[in-house]
Amino acid sequence: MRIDLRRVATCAALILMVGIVPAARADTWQARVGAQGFDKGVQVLAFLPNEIWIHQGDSITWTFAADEKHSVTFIPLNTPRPTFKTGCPPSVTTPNPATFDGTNCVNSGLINTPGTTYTVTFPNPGNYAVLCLLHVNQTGTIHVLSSAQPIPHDQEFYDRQAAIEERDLLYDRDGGVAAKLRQDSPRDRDEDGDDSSHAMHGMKIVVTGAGELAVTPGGAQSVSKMRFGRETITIHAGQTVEWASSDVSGHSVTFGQEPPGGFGPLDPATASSGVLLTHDSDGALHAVLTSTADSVYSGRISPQNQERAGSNEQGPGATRFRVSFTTAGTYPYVCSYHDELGMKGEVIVLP
Ligand SMILES: [Cu+2]
Repeated sequence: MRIDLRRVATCAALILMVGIVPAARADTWQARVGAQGFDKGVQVLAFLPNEIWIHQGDSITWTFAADEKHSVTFIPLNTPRPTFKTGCPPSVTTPNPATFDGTNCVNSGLINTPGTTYTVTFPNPGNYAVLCLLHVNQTGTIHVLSSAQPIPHDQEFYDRQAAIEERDLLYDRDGGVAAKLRQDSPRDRDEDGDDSSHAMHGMKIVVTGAGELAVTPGGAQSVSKMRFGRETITIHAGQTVEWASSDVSGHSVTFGQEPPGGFGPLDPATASSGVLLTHDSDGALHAVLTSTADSVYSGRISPQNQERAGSNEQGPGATRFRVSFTTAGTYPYVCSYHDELGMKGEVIVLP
């Protein structure tokens, strides 16, 4: 009888491999946090993918991939969601690598250095929500199964899923974000005239960010174009510009000195220095700038908060900010949250 030595070697190798792989080997899975376009203007606010099945004892390493800040955060059930400033008291952040057993608080802290990683190990079976403390529409689910249970997917599946989710958000395949930005005025309309869609105010509109929300069974994901729709707008002295947000992310309009503290709500008491600032009858905040040296801050311009059962009604919030310009000149401004991503604009006021 002829013995096929190659076959024997293969069998021996297989036996050896099976022998050295313990049944309950702990795996480390890979996922990503955030994604961005080449100029950082388009930001994907998402866990990629945002639903993962693992075994107890396994770990997940999240790689941060954007210049926009995100956190990887787990909080115990029936615990109020912390702010990004409070995180997991008392130390705010949890050292990397961390362990989440379902009852403790784990927080990477806000990270915006692409390539940074954060690893969490899950010793106990359970279904856990992963949150970003900065972006309310950024959630995911981690299913931790007991060692005896089969898990449905391998790493290759999750890599592919992450790529699909990223592509669909980043490249705006349905054109919805681009359509929102075209709502600027004037554009392809009467260059000197008022915006026909908002003519009752007789003012020009700058779209302040544009975004969309997407949902998977694992949670919410969103994409934000962190830009002013029209970065330069030209008006005449005496005219008014309105900034209106169509984004799922909050933005600000800030002329001159940025206020300390950043993310604060609209507060006319602290939003300006010596600038006339009032609420119009429809709730919009309205400033009058008389000099290119004036400073004024819109506060956080964002869509109305989502109402949840048990939470207090908070009113619609401010989605519109108006500035009237009395004096000719060039008035640069930024979104004080996203100026590092390039979110800037200017108003040129002609006599
Ligand atoms: Cu912004």
